[in-house]
Amino acid sequence: MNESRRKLVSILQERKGTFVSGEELSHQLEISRTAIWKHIEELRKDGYHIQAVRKQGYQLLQTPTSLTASNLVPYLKTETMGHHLYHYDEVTSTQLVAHEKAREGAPSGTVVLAEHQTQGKGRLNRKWHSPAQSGVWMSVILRLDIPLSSVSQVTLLSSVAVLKGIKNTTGKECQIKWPNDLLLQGKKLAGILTELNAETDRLNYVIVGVGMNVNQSASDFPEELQHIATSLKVDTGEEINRKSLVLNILKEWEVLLDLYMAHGFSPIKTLWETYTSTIGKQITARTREGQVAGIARGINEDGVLLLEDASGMIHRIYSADIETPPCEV
Ligand code: BT5
Repeated sequence: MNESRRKLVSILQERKGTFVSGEELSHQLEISRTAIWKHIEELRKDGYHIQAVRKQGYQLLQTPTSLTASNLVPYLKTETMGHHLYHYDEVTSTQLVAHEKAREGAPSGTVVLAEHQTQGKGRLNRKWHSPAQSGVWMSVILRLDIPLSSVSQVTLLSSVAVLKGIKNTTGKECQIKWPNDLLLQGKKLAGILTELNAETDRLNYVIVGVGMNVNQSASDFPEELQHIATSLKVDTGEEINRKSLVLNILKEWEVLLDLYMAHGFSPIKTLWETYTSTIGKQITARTREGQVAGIARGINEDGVLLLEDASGMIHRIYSADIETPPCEV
């Protein structure tokens, strides 16, 4: 977002409920009153309701709840996460856009958001249902100095960040289903998709995609998702402000990334274990190689799931779909 516009929003926000004169704004921003007017016009296009009254000035009546840069960036509670933010009305997939931005050199913490995805994707190129305006469809570029083998830790870290952001916004505490699902009342509220770009064993960047159902009603889900998916609105009975959600998630994400880079995976693992519903349960893990049933004993220091089968053998599960209770084998 343009620096003057960001400043303008923050002044109007601070003085919400009162008028601020064009003259004062022009003085504070060191730009002409005509330029102020142009910025106001642009902000209105972004959904800000700003009243203009002759001889009194401007008054902010309502900030938009859409996820545009001008609506988010001035309110960020982070040092870096989200300060480069791209918002689109419609994209194929925010993952694809984020890869493009990363290749062009976008810095760590760059966020790509879309109101609607036409080809939202899950793991193994599965489809992710991403209807307009009702969810958070977001990808974040992370440039981390970690070994390739640690990337799955970033998925687990991200799921804790999203969980905490949701909790701070709505009071609702999800459960984490290894490796990448957030559940409410046993139904999928959000999914995380981690993709990486590396050369030989050097990690260039990670793109973490978060898909979260927010304001869909139960009937908005396609039939195949009706029994397995939920949204925050379905669970709370209220429309949820997506802007607050994104701001809180980015804040938690930054805090956890700082903790991770300073102290490693151990404190993240402890947090993750507090919120998971997978450990200690009898489960079936469907992997590319086949399926294994047993008891999920925990995760190791790399975030790999340790599954004990009936013979007592421990299987290391790197990537899988988990079913509880186990299906017939
Ligand atoms: C995931 O995959 O759960 C990761 C989803 C990541 C989506 C985000 S949105 C922003 C970014 N841009 C993208 O294009 N993707 C990321 P997976 O574990 O493979 O789960 C996929 C399965 O979840 C599907 O096969 C469906 O069964 C189910 N599903 C699809 N859409 C859903 C939705 N909106 N809510 C709940 N479940 C859904």
